[in-house]
Amino acid sequence: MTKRALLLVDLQNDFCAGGALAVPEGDSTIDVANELISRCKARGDAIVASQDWHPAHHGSFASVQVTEPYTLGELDGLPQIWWPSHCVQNTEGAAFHPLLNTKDIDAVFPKGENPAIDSYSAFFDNGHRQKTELDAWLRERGITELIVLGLATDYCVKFSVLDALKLGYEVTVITDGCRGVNINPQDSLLAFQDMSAAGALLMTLADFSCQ
Ligand code: VGL
Ligand code: ZN
Repeated sequence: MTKRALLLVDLQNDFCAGGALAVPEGDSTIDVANELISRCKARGDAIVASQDWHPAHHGSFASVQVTEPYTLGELDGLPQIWWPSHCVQNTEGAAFHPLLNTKDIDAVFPKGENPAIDSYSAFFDNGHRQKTELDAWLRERGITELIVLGLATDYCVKFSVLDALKLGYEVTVITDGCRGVNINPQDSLLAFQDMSAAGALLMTLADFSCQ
């Protein structure tokens, strides 16, 4: 049996209802996450989570750049969407959703701490210049397969999945456990297509549970 981990991407208050960068229906991912946590735990899988974890004056914040949120610019030589200030370290907005079963999470991987560059993927910053501890943690445990869900489909889920595939993991994305920002209405759909084209398996929780 291959060794598996469930990767929960950024299930944080600021991406849920009332949050600074609220994702439409973001909260609806939490029940799916909790169901998968219990299924995966019962099978002996590792449960890991990424956490967007920005300093108060992160370079991706529109307020820092004195511009309008959700417009486009450049940060550290890379195209950058200016975001509302979100997931500031040690604030309520950066905390995991209160209904998420965090007691069964084995390890949390923060990202986005460097104010000079954004980090969508749970594995690398957006310039692939620095790595988080996630890949080493998984490798040390012989984990080769990932089940992924979370927020947001069109940013952190997508780039985490694309990096995981490049790093050689087998990846299944639980589509109803993901929601997107959808600055353009098709963005989540296109993100799922990109993940699938790169080799990810897409499944609903119901499909996954029947396996
Ligand atoms: C995210 C935008 C900015 C995400 C994080 O978790 O998808 N999106 N920071
Ligand atoms: Zn962020």
